[in-house]
This record gives sequence, C-alpha cells and structure tokens, in this order.
Amino acid sequence: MSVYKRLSDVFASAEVIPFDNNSNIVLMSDCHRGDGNWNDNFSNNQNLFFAALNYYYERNFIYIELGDGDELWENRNMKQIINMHSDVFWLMSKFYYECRLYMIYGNHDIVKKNKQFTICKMDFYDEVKRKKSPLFPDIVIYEGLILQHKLTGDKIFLTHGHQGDFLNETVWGVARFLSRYLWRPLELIGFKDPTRAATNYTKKEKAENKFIKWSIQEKQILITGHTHRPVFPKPGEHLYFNDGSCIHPRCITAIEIKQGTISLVKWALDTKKDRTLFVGRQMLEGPELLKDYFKM
Ligand SMILES: [Mn+2]
Repeated sequence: MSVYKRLSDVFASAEVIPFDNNSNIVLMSDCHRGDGNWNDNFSNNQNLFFAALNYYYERNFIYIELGDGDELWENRNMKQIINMHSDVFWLMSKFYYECRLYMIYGNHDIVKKNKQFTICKMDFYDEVKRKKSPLFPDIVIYEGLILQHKLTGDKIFLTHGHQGDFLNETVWGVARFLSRYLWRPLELIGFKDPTRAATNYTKKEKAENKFIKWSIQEKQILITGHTHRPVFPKPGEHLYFNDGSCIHPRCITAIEIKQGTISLVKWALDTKKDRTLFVGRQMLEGPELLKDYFKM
C-alpha cells in the first residue's frame, strides 16, 4: 500500500487529543532504548534524555513518544530494557499516572500494538515496596494521534513515519530477523545496517518527500520521527515536521508545542566558563506561531 494511502488511513482512524494555547506538549522519538549492551545506542544519551524529561515534567508538559521508543528488533526482552533504563521508565510512569504520557509505536517496537505484550511486559520491580508494579497500567499504544485545537478545530497529525515502507512495515518480521540475527552481530564488529531509514540518506530523502507531498495535498500538519533527521519548515513552505531522534552521537532533539507556538530544540552537554559540564537546551528552529501554519 502507498505511503499516501497509509497515512490517510491512520489519520482517519486516529484518536483525538484536545489542546489549546495554554497546553505544553513535547514530542520525542526514536530513543531505541536497549539492554545496555554496547550496541544500545540510547545508553550514550540516557543522562541527556533524563534531564530533558525532568525539565518537561517540572514544567507540566505532556510527553508524546512518537515511536521506536524501545529497540525490540535487536532485543526480545522488554524487562531487561526496563531494568537497564529504570530511571527513565520511572519518570515516564510518573507522567503516565498524571495522564501526561501518550505513546505511539514505530517499526522497531511494533509489537506494542499487541495489547497483551504491553500489559504483561511493561512492569517493574519496585525495590522500596518489594513488589512488582505496572509501569503503565491499561495503556493503549497508538499508531497515530491527532492534536486538535479546542477553539479553532485545527489539527496536528502525529505518527511514527514507517507507514507504507515495504521492508519496515509489510515484511517487518523479515527486517526484524535480519536486524536481530545478521545486522546486530555485524554491528558488534563495526558494520552498520544499510537498510535502516535512519542510516540511508537516499531513503531518508525519499520518505521525506512523500511526507511533504501528503502534508501539502491534505493541507495538514504532519509530525513524524523514523528517519532520525529533524525537519522544520518555515510558515509557507510545507507542513511536514520531524522531531529527529534521541540517539544522535552528541545530542537529542525534540519538538515543543507550547503557548500556541512550535519549536525544534536540542539537548546536549555543554561547558561553563569554569569548565564544569551541564545539560543545555538550545533552540534550533522557531518558535513559530502555529496559526501561521494552520492558515496555509
Ligand atoms: Mn523507525
């Protein structure tokens, strides 16, 4: 099925979350949280991610994870991933219990669309209470979500962005098999998986062009992850945004929607004059007024 048709289908059946100019929403994706092994690409950025998420927690943001949050192609064991990154899961769980967490699945965590998987595999051992607690009880993990403005009715469509990609969607079992048994061992000795959208530039551009075309023809803001390459159009260009990833070698990127604006930010280690290190947040693009895109 074509990318266009798949996006339209997901859009048509997506759950709606109302928002307004007082809402604070942060979008991050492609964390690919792993089991802590040295091909766990998230491990490098775990502190950046935790600091960023804490910042958003304190400022009353809603966190929407746009897919590929966990690396479940290379790893089959969700519990090991939760154990390895327990601080992150603990904080995400706090967001969830305050109704401030939404999750979308991608291709690498497509198994989360199976409700049974989500419920039984996502609990953790609470060392204080000495018992197992569910991290996200009864969570529904979506393929797509729509943020709809309470006053104007304008919509922002959110999905991971693997839709219509033959290898990553239709025969994802084959792709996962290759990833788990061929690319993972090869990665351990220094090779990179050439089929991934995230590492293949021609593939990235092709995917981006399809998303841009959909956003223009449907006159609809579309935000995805998946390619690991941030996209932030100026008002008047097109309506396709990408939040980047959390596994860039030196930073993580996020899209913030707050007080009726949208911006692209980067979190990275920085140094002060006295050479102490700190986690800094830097605005890469924006803030732009959302209404300037809506009226296109
Ligand atoms: Mn992906």
